[in-house]
Amino acid sequence: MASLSKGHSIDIKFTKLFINGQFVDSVSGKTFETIDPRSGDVIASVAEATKEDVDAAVQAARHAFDSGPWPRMSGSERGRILMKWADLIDQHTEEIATLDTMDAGKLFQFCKMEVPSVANMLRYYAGAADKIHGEVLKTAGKFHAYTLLEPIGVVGHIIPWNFPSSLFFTKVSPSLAAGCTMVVKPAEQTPLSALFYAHLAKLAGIPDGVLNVVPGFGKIAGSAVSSHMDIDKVSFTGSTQTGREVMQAAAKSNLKQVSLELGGKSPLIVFDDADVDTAAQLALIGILFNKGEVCVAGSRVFVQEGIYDEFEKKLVEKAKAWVVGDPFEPNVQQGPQVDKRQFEKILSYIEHGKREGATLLTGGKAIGNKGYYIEPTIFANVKEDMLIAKDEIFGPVMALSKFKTMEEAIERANNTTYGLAAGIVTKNIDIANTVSRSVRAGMIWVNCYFIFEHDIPFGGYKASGFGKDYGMEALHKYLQVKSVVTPIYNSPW
Ligand code: TXE
Repeated sequence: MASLSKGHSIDIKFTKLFINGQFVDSVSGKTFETIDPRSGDVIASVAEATKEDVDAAVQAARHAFDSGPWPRMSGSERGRILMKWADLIDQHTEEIATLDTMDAGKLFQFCKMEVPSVANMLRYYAGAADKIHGEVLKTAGKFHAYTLLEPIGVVGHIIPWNFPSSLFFTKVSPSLAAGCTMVVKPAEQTPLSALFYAHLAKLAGIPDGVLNVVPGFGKIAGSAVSSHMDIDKVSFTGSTQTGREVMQAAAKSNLKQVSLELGGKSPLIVFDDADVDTAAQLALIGILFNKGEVCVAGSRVFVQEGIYDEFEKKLVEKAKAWVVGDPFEPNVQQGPQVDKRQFEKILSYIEHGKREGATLLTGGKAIGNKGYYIEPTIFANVKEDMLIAKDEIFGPVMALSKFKTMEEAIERANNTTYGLAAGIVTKNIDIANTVSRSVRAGMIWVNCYFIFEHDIPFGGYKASGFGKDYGMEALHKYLQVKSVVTPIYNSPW
């Protein structure tokens, strides 16, 4: 039993690897501890997958793909099972939300909305499962030709810890709908909800071997996935550095297909005509939502000079009123960072910012001496060459600066190796259109931020990766096109 706030506790039911429809110990018998970032206390010991376990999981997935029912059943039958899984998830919202809050320090209020939203994502792809079809082609010669869309095979999904539920379903929903089988490697910080979802998948009727979940460390279990000879595709979300390693491992092994959703240093550009209070609120949420542990966090905020002073004042007032504390408490707006490593990484960037000569407007320190809490931190006068303007910090740290013209804002927004997302705040449609087309990023939010819907494709430009999640684009990521050609004899056409 792990303890929650106000004396509540939860029974952690699933801590073993899920391979071929069974919860099993790891071959080595090894386990690792998953930690509650509110306190640094151990929540549970979880079986640790090593290469042998990944091999067993891939073998199960391979068998399920090569001779099992999943890729062969009708799309509507697959869809029906996925719908059932979604219903079971809805019935366990509180329990799963509790696991994610404990494991990742995420707000309980948010997780209680996130879990039903992943069930809806599953329903979206369940509905698409029976609408997968190729085309009949009118060829230049006398041939009858058509295309088949076939599932790509066994997929390896490697996911991070910042959205354990959403990212699990971002990966598994379209690939299951496509008819693939899979091995999922959740992040070592947050394995618990993935194992719970595996249990519900079995109850829903997903055949054994189709979905395997192997918690473990990146360098061991993760790299066993990306370098595996019998995995047909790897879909990765995580850091740009690890994304490079995944791609290298894929190239060096069997040249499996790769899709990568990586880091970001996303700009939010606020123009003079914006409502200052609304824009300051948007900017604050843009960096503080999920304690800044968001790939699309608006970590670079550019504000036009005419409203800059008023904007800065309002932003700092709001940041000071922002409530940091136990993520189970309903009034709290920001919980602890996911683990000690991220906590120390963020604090070291803050020290860099101070040393580099940026102006610390508010925050800048850890809170308390228990757990991994950090003050909302805003730096002003941030220069382009400072580390805090260039690196993904992945914490509640904003780099604020002033600009004069739209052209300058575009140039500075693009002055990054990343290209995941950008925000624009203006009432001027011409500015909105020009900046939307000029910023090199895969997602542009105009007068909003953090809008994700299952049918809006999402993914990066530049070093933020390639291959879209969400929408029909994600479904097609897990399908391959086969062309079939037959001659037509004596055709008059
Ligand atoms: O990420 P990793 P980490 C960024 C963010 C964060 C930094 C480090 O800036 O501070 O990355 O976080 C698995 N082969 N993002 O170290 O290493 C790992 O076990 C195969 C942005 O946690 O990318 C986990 O399951 N797999 C990001 C997953 O990769 C490997 C979200 C992510 O871990 C591996 C998270 C290897 N060699 C962090 N090494 C986003 N885009 O949202 C690790 N893994």
